[in-house]
Amino acid sequence: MPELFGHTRAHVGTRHALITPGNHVNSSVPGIAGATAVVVVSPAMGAGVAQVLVTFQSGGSAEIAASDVQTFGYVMGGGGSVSVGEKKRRLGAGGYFFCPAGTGWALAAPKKGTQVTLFQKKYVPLRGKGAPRPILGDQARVKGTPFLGDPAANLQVLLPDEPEFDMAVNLFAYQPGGHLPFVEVHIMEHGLVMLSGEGVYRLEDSWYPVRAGDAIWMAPYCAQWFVAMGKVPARYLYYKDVNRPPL
Ligand code: UGY
Ligand code: MN
Repeated sequence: MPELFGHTRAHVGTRHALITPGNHVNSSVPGIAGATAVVVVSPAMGAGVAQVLVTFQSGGSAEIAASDVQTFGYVMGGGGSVSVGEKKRRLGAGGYFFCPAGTGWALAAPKKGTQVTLFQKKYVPLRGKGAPRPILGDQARVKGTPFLGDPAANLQVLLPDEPEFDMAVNLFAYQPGGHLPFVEVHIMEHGLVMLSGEGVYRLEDSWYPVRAGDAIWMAPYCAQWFVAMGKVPARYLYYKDVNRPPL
């Protein structure tokens, strides 16, 4: 339901942003057809990553040619047939793919209403290392670990932590009351989407109520902290840049 009298929880600042579903406006993205695409995070706001929410109609498709951009995709609901280079698999909710730079990817035959969150980033090669490999996976097959030993905050790491990979994508699940153990301040940037539940996100010196569907951008060194609230676990998917020297 739209918020009244021009009110919104959205905030777009120079170092962090919150975009809620009520703010979404579609844009057209080359290669994506029969679908809506909402670019919730992008270099246009100062980010080094693009985060795009794609909602497919039946008969929709995505066909993205190889370039210097790599793409991670996570199926939030529905499903479709995904190919990354020569690899192909049907992915349902919780399925994900990683397409390295220099390889193309496609999604075909989506169920009506299939939603996919994409994180796209220009690849930064590492001297002496080759390109990362394509991946088709499922969150149900990824073991979670208590974050810094806290069973109320479960972390699943979806991509290999190998030097070839310059991006990570993780899933966090918090029990109600679970929280990040301290206020993080770090060089890595985040793009994030709330998958379920609700809570409060501290971003720099502001505290925001957030819930399923909200997207957040955190610039490098943006102070960040989260506490889950409500009756059900709060879950979010997030991106970070990793494995590259600061200079
Ligand atoms: O991986 C992270 O930096 C993570 N703990 N940050 C976050 O959830 N805001
Ligand atoms: Mn962090």
